[in-house]
Amino acid sequence: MVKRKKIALIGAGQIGGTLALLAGLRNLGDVVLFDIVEGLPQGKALDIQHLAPVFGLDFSITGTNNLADIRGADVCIVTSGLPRKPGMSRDDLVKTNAEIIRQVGVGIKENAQGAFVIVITNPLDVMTQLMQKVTGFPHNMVAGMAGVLDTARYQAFLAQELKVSVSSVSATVLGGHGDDMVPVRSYTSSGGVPIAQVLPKEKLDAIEKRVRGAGGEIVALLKTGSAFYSPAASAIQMAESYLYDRKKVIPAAVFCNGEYGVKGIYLGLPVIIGAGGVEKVVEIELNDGEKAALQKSADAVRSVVSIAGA
Ligand code: TXD
Repeated sequence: MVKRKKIALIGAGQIGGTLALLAGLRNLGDVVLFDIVEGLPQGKALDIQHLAPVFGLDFSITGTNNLADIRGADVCIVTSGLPRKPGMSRDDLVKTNAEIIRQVGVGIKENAQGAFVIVITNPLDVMTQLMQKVTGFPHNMVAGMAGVLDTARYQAFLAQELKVSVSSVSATVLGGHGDDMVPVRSYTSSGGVPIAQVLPKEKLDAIEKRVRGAGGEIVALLKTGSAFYSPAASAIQMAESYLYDRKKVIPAAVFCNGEYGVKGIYLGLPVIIGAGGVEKVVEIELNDGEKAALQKSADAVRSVVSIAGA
């Protein structure tokens, strides 16, 4: 008999609630939704429980204000923390969210040993590094979600420009989840044709600029928060690759141990995610401009590590 997996969602806000919905709709397992705001996780869990019969789904979902209820989770997805407001950078969140990640990290360490931890909270790379430090979990079992989202944004804008299916666009965005992120043009293609042969440089420059600013574009439009549908979907893809041992090659914030010339920080790199968590960093040949951009992005992440105490 296959035991149902337990998915712990820590943070029941915009992304957390969407994660709970998607985890249920994709029948990932039984869901525990945790938040410190009384009633918030309970209300969202109840609403999603009412949705299950509509689609004939038999998952269980509970909302709680007791972090101990995540006990035995197979996957923990962490969104606890403040989102940006217009005019804020992701790094502006570091001190407040670092304190929240420390609190949550202790709870995960005490209750979910062995879980694969996916961090979403910003500033993403540093919060992921802090989460690994606080939990003490092996580096391969703590990863950050950003590259999947940034890559999806790159794919979406390219597909829109080319008027092709999103599934015909292959792309990757590496580096930190910030203004210095690195859309890797040399590994991006449409229908297998290198993108530089399909679109002029000026157009690609404009699209990649929009990718770097896509999060801020949504914050400016929403005014009260940041993106939540696409981040949630992106984290679900990472969770599924782990839970189903899919061994997908996807960009994620992972601990760098010298790969790409980066050491000692979490940064977005292409990795294989399977039942062993982050199973391997995939090293691709970057051109000189991409190598320099990745180093610049790494430096930007490193400059925030000490502020977070990571
Ligand atoms: O690609 C990415 N990684 C980013 C991440 C994409 C978009 C948003 N990004 C970040 O995710 C964003 O900047 C925030 O740092 C997190 C969560 O964003 P969300 O939009 O879900 O924020 P909300 O709606 O404010 O939800 C955060 C919840 C809220 O309900 C708080 O009560 C809760 O976090 N919270 C806590 N939960 C548990 N424990 C503690 N201590 C706690 N403090 C706040």
